[in-house]
Amino acid sequence: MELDPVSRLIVISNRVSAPTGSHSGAQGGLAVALASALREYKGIWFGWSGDRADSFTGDIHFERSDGVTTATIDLEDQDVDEYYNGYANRTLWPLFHYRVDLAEYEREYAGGYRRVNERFAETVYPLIEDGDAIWIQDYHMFPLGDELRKRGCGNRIGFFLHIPWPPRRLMSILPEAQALARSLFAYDVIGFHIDEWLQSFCDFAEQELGAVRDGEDLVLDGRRVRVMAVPIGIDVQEFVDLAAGTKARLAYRQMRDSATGRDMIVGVDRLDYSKGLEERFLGYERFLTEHPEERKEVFLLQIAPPSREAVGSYQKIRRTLEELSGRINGEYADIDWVPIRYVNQGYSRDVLAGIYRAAKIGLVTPLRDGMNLVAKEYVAAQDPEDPGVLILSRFAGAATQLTDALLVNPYSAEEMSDAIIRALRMSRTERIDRWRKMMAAIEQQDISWWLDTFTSALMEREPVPA
Ligand code: ADQ
Repeated sequence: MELDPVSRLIVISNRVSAPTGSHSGAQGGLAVALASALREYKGIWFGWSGDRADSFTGDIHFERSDGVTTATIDLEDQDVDEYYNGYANRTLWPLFHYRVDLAEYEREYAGGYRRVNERFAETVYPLIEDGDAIWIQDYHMFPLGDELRKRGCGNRIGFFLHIPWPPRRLMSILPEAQALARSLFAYDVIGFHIDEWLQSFCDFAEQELGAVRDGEDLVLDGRRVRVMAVPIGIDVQEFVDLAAGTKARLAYRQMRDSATGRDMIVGVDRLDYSKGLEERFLGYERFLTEHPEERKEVFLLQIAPPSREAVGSYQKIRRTLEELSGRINGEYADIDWVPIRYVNQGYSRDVLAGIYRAAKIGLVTPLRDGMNLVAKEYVAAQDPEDPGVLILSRFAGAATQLTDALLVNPYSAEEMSDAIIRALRMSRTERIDRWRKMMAAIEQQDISWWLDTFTSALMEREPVPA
């Protein structure tokens, strides 16, 4: 632990999910990571409750559970529409995942985003004490550090981006690109998952704002920011233990029984267009066409709980996938075999661990992904004596660490088909060899490493003089 024992860590993110103390909740990657991280420190996790109020009050609800104090506020309808469903998920998310075609630019969205960040700053500022370190998470909160500085906050403030930072030319499409990037110079440290996202940010800051590189820092108008690549990890031991637990063993047996001797390929993703599900189904279909002899030997289990359902592009991808899985099943299924089992619900982490372990192949093929924790969870859940094979998109941040996966271009149905047949035919010796190297990589840079590396860098910075 690198924090001074008297200082607290205040984590701020859009959503806060109180740790349940069990492993039953289906939570997003960020939530799971932060809950494990905060248990190690004393501090507060501040954010939106996920609930709506008739009008914004700024009332804070405190809760203490499983060693973590959470402080949440409700937002009003207009905030949720413009900030969350608007700027965050209709504008920034698609653009930052290279989906210029899906990004929407509305002044009301940008206005709502700014208003909510001001509201966050106004509400959290009185909770901050001298010596606290503040760590702001993700694209919902880019300007929050700047808003806190405007209110006189001199504490150390760090920011971590969980999604990619787009290349300069793409970023320039955003009407507020310059102001938004400039506001990031309020931070002391900015973390990205991988060097590629970091370099894209530096490129934008240097070329568009006139910032200057100085070693590991970027300097603009006298403000010095440390930029670093720190890939987020998982709690590997937790996952290994989960996979060996009763619920996981039960789920494993159920999957094995229902597979009736066939090999299972598994995909587990939030239902999001960035996860490349359509392309994955098409790649799997290509495999079925090219290898008719394998048809009844395998099946694909795709678990994809819906997310962000208020946003049109998410309703559309859901319809597209229903049609596509229906068409493929209609075309290839037989009385005793269905090629795709497509399931739209979440599962608890222990059940997921059992499912991962039962799968001969983990198919993780996002078109673009900041990191992707499912890839790491799949690896951690495997049987060391008989591990499955990970097929991973080269456009996921995780591909920089999991170089012993079968890396594929998710846009290429042919590459995906080739990788599937290669994985099915891979010898146990090669599977073990690849798995060991991937396991070593995720153990070395696990969730504690991520937390310690970032917070150490933050604590090395001097607080801003009042
Ligand atoms: P996400 O886009 O949510 O995270 P990911 O990193 O894969 O993507 O995390 C998903 C998490 O949700 C995993 O822990 C997974 O187990 C869980 N999950 C997914 N489907 C589930 C289901 N059906 N049931 C239960 N749990 C399910 C964002 C970025 C990523 C980045 C993370 C963390 O988009 O690139 O890796 O933040 O920084």
